Amino acid sequence: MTELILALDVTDKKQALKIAEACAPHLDAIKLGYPLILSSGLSIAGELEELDKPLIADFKVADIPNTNKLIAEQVFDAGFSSIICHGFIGADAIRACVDVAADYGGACFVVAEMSHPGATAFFHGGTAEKIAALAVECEADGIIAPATRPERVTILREIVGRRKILSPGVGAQGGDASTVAKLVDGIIVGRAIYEAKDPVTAITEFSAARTA
Ligand code: NUP
Repeated sequence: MTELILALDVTDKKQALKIAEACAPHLDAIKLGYPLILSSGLSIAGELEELDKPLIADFKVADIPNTNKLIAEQVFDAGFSSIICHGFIGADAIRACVDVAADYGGACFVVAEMSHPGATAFFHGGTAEKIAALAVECEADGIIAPATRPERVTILREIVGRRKILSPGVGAQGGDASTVAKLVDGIIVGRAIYEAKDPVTAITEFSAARTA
């Protein structure tokens, strides 16, 4: 079944831990990014460890190969099992993340196309397709593709084949869970869960959408 991944962009650490604990039994993974990690520190990964869920570090790493390697090592040392890097940085810089992930037995996902409206200015016109092909060439574990544009996900799927596609943009950004769940390996949902009155009930609805 398509995985359900919570984007835990909650900047209050106590609140984040509370939501994660309540939601964890119903999730396949938790994605953390700058909002929570900048407010709570990388050690938040260790505090989430007892929930026994894979943790994805969404740093959208986009630097030179050596810097990417240093960033990725910190991420995996902290207890994350996956890292997200940008794809426009090119093969050598992507490979730096892929190689570190492999050394730690983890995974690396490459952003092929972003989900927000402004993303079309640079990702369309062949760039996302090129990045997806580069992700395959670099032996990344998968790509990030937009739930807000299912037709684009279908095109990128043809390029990446059976490599994983994780898809943000469901809910708050307008993406429809049941439409995109049929096309991808994991849907990433943030605000529609953590801002819900009852996050667990919200999760139940997204879970149902995966099989609808
Ligand atoms: O293209 C992307 N779009 C996107 O929303 C790539 C991402 N990594 N994200 C992240 O997914 C975004 O930073 C946030 O953490 C999550 C979506 O959250 P929400 O819109 O469901 O609240």
